[in-house]
Amino acid sequence: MDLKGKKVLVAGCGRSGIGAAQLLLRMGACPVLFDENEKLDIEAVQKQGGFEKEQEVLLGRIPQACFGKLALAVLSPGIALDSPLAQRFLQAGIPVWGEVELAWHFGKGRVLAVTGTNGKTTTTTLLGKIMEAYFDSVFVVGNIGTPYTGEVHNMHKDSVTVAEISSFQLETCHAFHPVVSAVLNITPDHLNRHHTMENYVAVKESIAKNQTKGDFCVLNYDDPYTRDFGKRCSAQVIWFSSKEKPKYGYYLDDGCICQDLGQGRQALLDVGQLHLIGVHNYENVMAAIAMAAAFGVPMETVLSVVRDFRAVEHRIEYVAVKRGVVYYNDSKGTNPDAAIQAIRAMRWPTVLIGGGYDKGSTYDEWIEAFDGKVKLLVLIGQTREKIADCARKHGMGQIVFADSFGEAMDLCVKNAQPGDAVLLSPACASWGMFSDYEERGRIFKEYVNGIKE
Ligand code: UMA
Repeated sequence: MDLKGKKVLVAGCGRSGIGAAQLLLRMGACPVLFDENEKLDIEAVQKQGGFEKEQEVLLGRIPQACFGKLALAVLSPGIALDSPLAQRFLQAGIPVWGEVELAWHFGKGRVLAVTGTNGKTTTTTLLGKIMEAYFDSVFVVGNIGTPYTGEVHNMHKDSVTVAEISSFQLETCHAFHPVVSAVLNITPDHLNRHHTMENYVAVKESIAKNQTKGDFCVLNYDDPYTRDFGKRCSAQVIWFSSKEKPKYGYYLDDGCICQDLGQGRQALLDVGQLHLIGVHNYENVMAAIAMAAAFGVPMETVLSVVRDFRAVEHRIEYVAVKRGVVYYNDSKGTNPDAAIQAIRAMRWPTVLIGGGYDKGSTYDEWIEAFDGKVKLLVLIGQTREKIADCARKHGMGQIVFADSFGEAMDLCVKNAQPGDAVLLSPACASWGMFSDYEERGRIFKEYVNGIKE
């Protein structure tokens, strides 16, 4: 689509919307920024994006007269395709792209894309580092926090883009075509947005919808949804597994990551050499190795980066020991499945902070995974009653409510004894109390670092 001189509505004035509008301006289009939040400060948005004072920014509702003039609407990931806003565009016959689709349209070079309910950020970060060790022009973008559109102007034909892609972003992808994709796992998440598990699975699988036999899709052999997808996937499938030994792919065998690509077993690396802990992390590492190797990076380079790699921020991140209590930040535990991995990794009696925004999740499996380790559950946010009811049902009685994050932290400090751990791993999104999980994690760390010995 030629967008030169065309009016494009960019919905959402967050990171993605700003990135999209900047790219559209560079490409000669005329973006109009829009946000449903009437309270936004237009000048602040203009300043944030480095836009001219004349840059149009609409708040609240788009006037009907504006619709006739639009060639395209670009949605931020936070805006659902079935929202009244997106439906207004579609009903008016205006094409709707996501921010990722816009970036793909103008981007250059080859793309590797990672999706999955959990492990995306660790896998994307590691894969990005592997690529940076071998290629000159590498961009790590997407749900990880750097909008894809924000890097497009730096790309050339030899660039390599490693993109973390969420289900929200996949909803509005059409031509997006990674040469290597991965679906790490699929467990219930964001069901308030996608409504059914079937929809959620379908949108995750769509990462590979434009791939052909010359492309690769890395899939989890142990996950029933991705195992099933392997039968239908249009790309060449490479498996990874921590439980079995798939015929074509990577697996864990006796503490060792092994490769078998049809030529027999080859031991690559002992997991004891990794700085990461937990089987879920070994799975992320196998996925990153599989993607990088399929892309043509020599195994020697891949493994040397893997050996040096440390945990990403907010994901079972060690913060400090204060008064004999070890503090871990797992603010990225935004759903029960991710939070299960964090509590499993704890080796101490744990005071756990849980709760937040309600995404329609169920908490039974998470609470079962406590396995007697949680000595106190400190609950915050919209989901606190729902989680407390579920915890009581599972015989967990040590529960307290906090009305603010500060109060939750005070309760942790008061109740944790030397030899205990305090873990922030809420199993819920942060929205409603924080702008995102990163802010929640940062505030946790600031508080911990401020505890006097
Ligand atoms: N808005 C509307 N109408 C709506 C929803 C939002 O007008 O129906 C407006 C809000 O008022 C706000 C703006 O849109 O001003 C925010 O847009 P956004 O929610 O899409 O957020 P961005 O700042 O653009 O950040 C997005 C991703 N956010 C979401 O998917 C919710 C970020 O992922 C991503 O890092 C960023 O783009 C860069 O690509 C965050 C996330 O929480 C980390 N992702 C979810 C997850 O990981 O579980 C999917």
